[in-house]
Amino acid sequence: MNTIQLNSITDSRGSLISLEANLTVPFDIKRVYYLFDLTNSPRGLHAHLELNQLMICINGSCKIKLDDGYIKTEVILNNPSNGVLINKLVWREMSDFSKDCKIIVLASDLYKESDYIRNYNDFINIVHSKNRS
Ligand code: T46
Repeated sequence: MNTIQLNSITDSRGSLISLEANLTVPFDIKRVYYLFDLTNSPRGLHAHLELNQLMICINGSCKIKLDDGYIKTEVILNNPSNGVLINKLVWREMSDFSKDCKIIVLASDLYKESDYIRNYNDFINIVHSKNRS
């Protein structure tokens, strides 16, 4: 699991975390989106061909399962100081959202539906064929 500990600047007024492209976040940030009012339905269930992302649960908690085609990992995200890097060609599934869960995602590219792999067998075939070549 590619987790990143984010540096929290805390004083008597509270805490601040700064995310900078190519420093804290290991890519150019081209898009930011956030997820909130989440229900019991799992999200994700896809991989990306090229997109790299950093996900942070800034409030509440959720579970994320990651699968690179060989190794499956899962983690509970419940701390705004922890980020999870989700690189390209990693299958992801988010679930178990608390009612107050809010997730922010920083992405290395604009939204492109053509970058999504939404079928798990296709994902496995792509990953395994890349490693054969
Ligand atoms: C990911 C996980 C962590 C847009 O129009 N623009 C956007 O930037 C995004 C992210 C989504 N959309 C549209 C596409 C769908 O019609 O919003 C709708 C919901 O998207 P999706 O079903 O892909 O949402 P999740 O939560 O399953 O997946 C999202 C990201 O799409 C994905 O890249 O890695 O969060």
